[in-house]
Amino acid sequence: MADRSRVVVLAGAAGSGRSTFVAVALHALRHRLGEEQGLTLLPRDDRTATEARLRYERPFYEDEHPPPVAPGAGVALVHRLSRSTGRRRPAVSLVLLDTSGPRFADPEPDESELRKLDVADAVLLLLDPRDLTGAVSPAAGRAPTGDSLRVAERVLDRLRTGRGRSAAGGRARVPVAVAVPKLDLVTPWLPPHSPLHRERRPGTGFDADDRSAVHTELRALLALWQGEEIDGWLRERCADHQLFAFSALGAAPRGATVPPGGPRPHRAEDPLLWLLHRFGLLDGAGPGR
Ligand SMILES: Nc1nc2c(ncn2[C@@H]2O[C@H](COP(=O)(O)OP(=O)(O)OP(=O)(O)O)[C@@H](O)[C@H]2O)c(=O)[nH]1
Ligand SMILES: [Mg+2]
Repeated sequence: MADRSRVVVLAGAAGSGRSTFVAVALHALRHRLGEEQGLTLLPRDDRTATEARLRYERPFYEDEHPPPVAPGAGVALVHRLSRSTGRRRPAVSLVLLDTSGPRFADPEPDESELRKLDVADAVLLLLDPRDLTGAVSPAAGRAPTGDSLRVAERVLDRLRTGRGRSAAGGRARVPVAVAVPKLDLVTPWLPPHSPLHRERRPGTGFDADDRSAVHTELRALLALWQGEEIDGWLRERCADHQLFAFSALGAAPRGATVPPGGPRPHRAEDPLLWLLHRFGLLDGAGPGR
């Protein structure tokens, strides 16, 4: 029997951190996280094997100093993800679509980019913290552009109204992980006891208590950073969404280079674990299910 295919579209404004997330997520699944969760990730075809190595593994984990290459036209990576230990689960053919550049935020958005959302089984939507008022020190970033919010609106609208979509009470049914990347830029301004400071507890499966603590914290933070706007939109437009925050690199890069020693991700696995749980590859219980 053919594996079930699960397409995850990475959406976000230009430079929001999609490709860095893909590099770190693939590395984690191939190494420690895969082992911890009893998951095996294998490229489905030669093109994926080559792209994964040349565009993601090598620039981020081997050539520490040269800047990572930003894919120009977007990249689709297809891997087989199977459970090697614990309760047997059907394998999944995991398709990661690393969409490209500024097209989602263009005044006239590129239809071919938006069309990718019509085939999404799940979406990871990044909200660059530099676009959230008060989330980062102005010295650490640049003035908010509004691009992240524009992209978020477009993506959510497409998920509700795109081809073949049926909305539940006007809300998209597709699971949407909404994440604030580059958490290292935000950390100095977080409350001291924020659950975002701590690491995820290692362990098999999906930790619903931790998920619920992080989601609640981020709802409160988003309300501070952008009025009630974002949380309100999400509830109106998405039947199944969860809020995340992570740093893929673990520290601000100097210019466009990866920090010395390579990425040291903080909570970057969280959205991945939630999606894999949604895809039936990981066990879990509790309110974040
Ligand atoms: N501080 C910090 N910067 C990051 C992090 N992840 C990515 N960046 C930086 O953000 C910039 C954009 O990262 P990319 O991963 O190329 O973002 P993208 O969304 O793929 O960008 P395009 O495809 O070029 O639109 C780069 O300069 C990265 O070094 C992070 O965890 N922390
Ligand atoms: Mg990119």
